[in-house]
Amino acid sequence: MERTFLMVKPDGVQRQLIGEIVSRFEKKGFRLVGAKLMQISTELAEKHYAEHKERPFFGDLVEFITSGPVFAMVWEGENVIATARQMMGKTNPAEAAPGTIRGDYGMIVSKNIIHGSDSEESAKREISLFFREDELLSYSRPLDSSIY
Ligand code: DAT
Ligand code: MG
Repeated sequence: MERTFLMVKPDGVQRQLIGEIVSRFEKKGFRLVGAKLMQISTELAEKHYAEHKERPFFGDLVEFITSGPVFAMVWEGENVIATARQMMGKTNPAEAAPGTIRGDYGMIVSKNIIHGSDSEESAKREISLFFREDELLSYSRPLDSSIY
């Protein structure tokens, strides 16, 4: 089963959106296999966002993502990487469709509430950056037979 890395960013935690965001993925039918509230070190932030290190906003991005607690999660399900990106909405909340997380709760690109892996490769990389193997659980739920 496919897995992705999702994270409620510091703005989402401050705005008390953890429950709302977890609820959306639960209701969709995805399964939570790991989660933790944590504060990201500068070193981890720079690794996580390494693909953006030449961008002009990189310094502000690292400062923001390390500025307070984040809620890091691994979710599992069929096509979860692409579907979670759709549920998040476009990177810039001003362009994100209503009904998406960023469209419903975000205002500006630098405070866009949630991170989600954008490919199988980045999901693998990000999950292993944030979680040890023994922090991820495999289990089944009775309702899985109603979802699939
Ligand atoms: P996404 O988070 O949708 O994968 P991304 O990988 O292109 O988007 O960028 C990572 C984060 O960097 C994004 O969530 C918010 C920030 N960011 C992107 N473009 C930005 C910009 N033009 N100005 C400021 N911050 C930006
Ligand atoms: Mg990205």
